[in-house]
Amino acid sequence: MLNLTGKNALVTGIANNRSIAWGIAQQLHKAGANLGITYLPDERGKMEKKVAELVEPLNPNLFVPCNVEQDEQIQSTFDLIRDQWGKLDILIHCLAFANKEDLSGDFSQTSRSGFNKALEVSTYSLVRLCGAAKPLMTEGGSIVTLTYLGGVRAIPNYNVMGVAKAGLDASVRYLAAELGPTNIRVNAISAGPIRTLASSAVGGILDMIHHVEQIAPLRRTVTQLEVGNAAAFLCSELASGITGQVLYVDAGYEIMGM
Ligand code: 0WE
Repeated sequence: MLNLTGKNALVTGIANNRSIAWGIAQQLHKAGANLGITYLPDERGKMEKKVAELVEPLNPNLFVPCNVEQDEQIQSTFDLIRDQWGKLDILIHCLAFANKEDLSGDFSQTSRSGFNKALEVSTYSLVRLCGAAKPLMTEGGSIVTLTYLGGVRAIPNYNVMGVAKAGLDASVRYLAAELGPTNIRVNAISAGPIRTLASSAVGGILDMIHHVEQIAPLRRTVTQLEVGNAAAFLCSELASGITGQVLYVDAGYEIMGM
């Protein structure tokens, strides 16, 4: 039923084996998709080596550096897709960044540059990648991004990232409206808190996870592979009628009143 054979999928945002993007890549591979992987390049080539080793078992036939703050890198990523694949079917956006000092303390003290940085990397990057993907999704397509409840509720310390996720959720709706007529669907998954490289750097994440384990209907947090399954579903024909939505993969936490 869930079959992505013959589909070309570009996955962004894999940093290590705890990345949600890694969980998504594994499930897309399992469903038969052909994978392209982007990574955030650093001067020493450390990330390239680490991510390359990790994704090797999924036999990606595209492995490209892509820092979304650099227009040229986005351009060359999609030029490569056009040259190597001819068409793109699936785009997975799992990118976010805010300065550490903007993820605690008073939101009203967020600097102009910190605000701009968070929205550029976490929000504008989706818009830019969709703009680049649009001409390559000639047979329709599916775009999935990761959002978080902190874009809808004021979650302690999430601060500027909450504003970035609110902008991301709105961007999903505007992109879905624009791209729908060419049969490109755009959706977000709102994942519950998971221990990843990004979240582990956040003070109090273990307390948050413990709280979710007490409150969520399923009395646990979710895994990267569960998020991956939802992403594979959204990318498949099974979700052909779904666009512009936020799908909660959070063990039910969002529905609870306390
Ligand atoms: O969206 C996220 C992670 C966002 C994030 C995390 C970091 C930490 C290290 C973005 N940029 C950075 N920059 C760093 O330097 N999540 C949903 C996970 C997360 O982050 C939080 C959370 C949760 C949950 C931040 C504060 C409070 C809760």
